[in-house]
Amino acid sequence: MNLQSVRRKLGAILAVMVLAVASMALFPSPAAAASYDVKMGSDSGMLQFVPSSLTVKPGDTINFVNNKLGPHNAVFEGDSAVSKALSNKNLSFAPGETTSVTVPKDAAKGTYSFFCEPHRGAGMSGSVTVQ
Ligand SMILES: [Cu+2]
Repeated sequence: MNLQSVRRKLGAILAVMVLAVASMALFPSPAAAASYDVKMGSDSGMLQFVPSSLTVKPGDTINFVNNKLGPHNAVFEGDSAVSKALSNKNLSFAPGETTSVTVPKDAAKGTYSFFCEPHRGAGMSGSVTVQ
């Protein structure tokens, strides 16, 4: 291999690297959406959501997992777009059953309260804060 062909190869490698870096700058990958589990009914047998408060970002997913002492659901208070998107009135009877909801991409920041209809009187409630 003479010097000239080595230079040509190095030039080609450099060009590819520059292109790769440039394309990363042009198309930044969006932050990956996160997924959170909220247990309905604590492991110790309490009528609680675990965790009972959660901080999320638009696009994140919340999985409400029926853990113990069903039936449960998770109904959000108020009639905001976010409350409607996250609310689920269907009762879950089977342990392990999961209902997944997605925080809307255009969700307004704020704290949204929710409760379990059958166990609201027992204080089974929680809140989701959208940041
Ligand atoms: Cu419940």
